[in-house]
Amino acid sequence: MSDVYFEKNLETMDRAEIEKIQLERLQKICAHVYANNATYRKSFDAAGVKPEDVKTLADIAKLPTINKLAFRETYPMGLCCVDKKKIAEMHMSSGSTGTPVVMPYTLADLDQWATCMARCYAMAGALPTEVVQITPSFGLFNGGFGMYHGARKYGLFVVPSGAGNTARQIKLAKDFGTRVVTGVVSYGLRIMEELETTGTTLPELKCGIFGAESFSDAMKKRLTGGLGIEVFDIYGMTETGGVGTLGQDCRAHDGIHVWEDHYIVEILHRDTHQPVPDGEIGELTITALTREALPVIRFRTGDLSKILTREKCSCGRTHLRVAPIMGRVDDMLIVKGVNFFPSQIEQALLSIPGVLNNYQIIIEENHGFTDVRVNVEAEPGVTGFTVEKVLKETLGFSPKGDVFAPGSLPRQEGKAKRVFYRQSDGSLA
Ligand code: DLL
Repeated sequence: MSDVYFEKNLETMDRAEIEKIQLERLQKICAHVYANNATYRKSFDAAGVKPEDVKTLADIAKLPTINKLAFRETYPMGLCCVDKKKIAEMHMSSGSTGTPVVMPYTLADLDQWATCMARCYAMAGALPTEVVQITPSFGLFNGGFGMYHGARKYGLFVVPSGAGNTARQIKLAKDFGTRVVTGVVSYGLRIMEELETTGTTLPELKCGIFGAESFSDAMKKRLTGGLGIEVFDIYGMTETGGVGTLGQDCRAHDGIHVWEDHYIVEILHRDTHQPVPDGEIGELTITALTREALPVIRFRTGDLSKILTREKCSCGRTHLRVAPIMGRVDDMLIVKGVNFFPSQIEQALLSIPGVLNNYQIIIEENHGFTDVRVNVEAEPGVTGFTVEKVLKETLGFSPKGDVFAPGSLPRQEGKAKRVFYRQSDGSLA
């Protein structure tokens, strides 16, 4: 398959070269965080390990792991490894606990981010002469700015439309000839719905780059069909430096390539935190090799995936591929003794003809038992009975299924919230 690259030599170098670069960079980054950050130094000391102990790539397993808590406990900048005067930008995500996670960037970090993101645009087949429309918000969320920095680096014509006002988004796409649209998954669906209800087409649009949310295969198929374009799954997070830092799927659509010259990927057992063999599902754990201000070392992301292959891809790239994110360690729901992820419900719902893309999973207590209720928008003719039957076949227990008219369930700006807990006063949280 012929492909577009941003840094062909680096994206296609052989495994021995990747590993050589990784070891040099791992040794350097460990020395950097140990010398410049007291929190990192303490955690290395507590684990009885010094940067000099990293002699091979396998020695990474000697280093302590961290998770979001390390960011929250040291809010706002306690994990930062450079002087504040060197910081050029910051982004932030807020999670369920309320204490945000902050990522500071030096100018070099912004360039590293832009480079990873530029590689993603190229991997989606975008050409530097084309128009990209960036629909995530420009603000503390890393989505808008990351896609912007990458587009600048790659040379695209940017329409920085930001979040919301779907009718205007479509007008802009028509007026400026948008070829590449980027956004969070649920916003892609929103655009698709608007096009369907207004009977509009965007003939110039050729691909969509979406992420930030659970992205089941069924959802990808709907977006591909509904928008009539090739759809890509982009991955990244605040803690690794933002959207695109970790990678994306290529035109072979056979897993997410992770930029291995910038990041080391490990899959750790979700309970023991020990490495699992390739092919087994576990917690994606990331070490940032090329960041200055806040390089994460063995950051347990909370995302579940597996290594699909370290072999060269038909697109020519050699960077390993992981499975699309399957869910989060803390997302797993256990109801009536059955473990499942919200993404399994999504996959089951979307297999039902006439079921639309907006749904809610509601966990409620009923006389001391936990019940699940699934509210979903659907076209006339789809009944709660059908929804319940399909969910039972897929999950092995029977959630209640309620069908709502198209457009009647609430929608959020930014990432869609899918799982709700019924409070004692009946409200949803
Ligand atoms: O969501 C970065 C991003 C923006 C990615 C725009 C793609 C597009 P955070 O707000 O820090 O950053 O959230 C990161 O979102 O740990 C995953 O749980 C989830 N996530 C991100 N990308 C994907 C994806 C951005 N492609 C958290 N598939 C991550 C599934 C994703 N989940």
